[in-house]
Amino acid sequence: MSNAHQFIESWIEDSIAVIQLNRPEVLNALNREMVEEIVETLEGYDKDDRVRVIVLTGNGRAFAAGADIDEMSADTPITMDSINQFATWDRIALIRKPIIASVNGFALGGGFELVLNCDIIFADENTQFGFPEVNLGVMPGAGGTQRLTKVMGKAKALEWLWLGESMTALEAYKNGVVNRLIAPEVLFEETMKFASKIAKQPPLSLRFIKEAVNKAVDSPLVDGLQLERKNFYLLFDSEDQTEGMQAFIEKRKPNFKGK
Ligand code: CO8
Repeated sequence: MSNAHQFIESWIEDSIAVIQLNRPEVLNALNREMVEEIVETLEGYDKDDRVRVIVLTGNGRAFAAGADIDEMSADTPITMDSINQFATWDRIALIRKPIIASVNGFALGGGFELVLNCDIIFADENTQFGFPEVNLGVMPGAGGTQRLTKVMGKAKALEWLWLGESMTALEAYKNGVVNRLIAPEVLFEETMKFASKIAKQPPLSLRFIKEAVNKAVDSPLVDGLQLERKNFYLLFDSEDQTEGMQAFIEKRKPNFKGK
């Protein structure tokens, strides 16, 4: 069964719901409407008794290559605060069913942040993870600085966040970001096999275990997210943000000035 949306596909296979990001022509760049569609669909499946587990994946060459830079390039701190898109992102943390990411190709910026919001992460061996925001004169804004640091520790997280380089799937695996690395041609199949094992476990146990494990990592997160958000908005008042995003759109190297 499939539901019509503009930027995602979604369907139920047995008791597993699948959400597939579906803007392959821009490597599934996450525009705001798409994030709204993903979150609404997650919430729908969370309430749907036919569903025990949710799988998130991407159509084409990427899971998601980040926030939609074209949409974001003209933003100011005030427009972003008014749109308040992170309120939508915050709803992902309220999903009580297991969410498994099946990550293909690229998971960059907001795409990596979406992955880090999932409970279990399977990736194809060729996936590139990373936070390239610094190269655009900004920084992660949807939880990346907090969640990556909680997973890999401060020093390693800073290295990736400051350099903005891509992390290979193997590096991500060694750093505890990814549960399993899988050959690309069987990634989705292997994810679904694992999802069907989880789907046979008692739903209430799964739910209460998830809640308890999240409590272990989440308690101080809210403070970090607020700080991250303020700093992310502030960078949209900089010349380097305009330069970084304009350079991406014009397919040239940026020239940053620290202003
Ligand atoms: N936004 C908009 N369009 C994009 C994006 C993006 N993030 N990524 C790729 N595209 C488009 C390209 O512009 C290109 O379009 P066109 O065919 O019209 O020229 C198409 O997708 C294919 O991409 P490429 O030709 O560049 O493909 P390559 O294989 O040569 O390169 C890369 C793949 C390396 C992934 C490259 O596309 C790239 O560097 N993309 C940008 C990655 C990036 O900087 N991501 C971070 C964005 S900022 C961010 O995520 C901030 C998060 C904050 C909060 C979250 C809110 C959602």
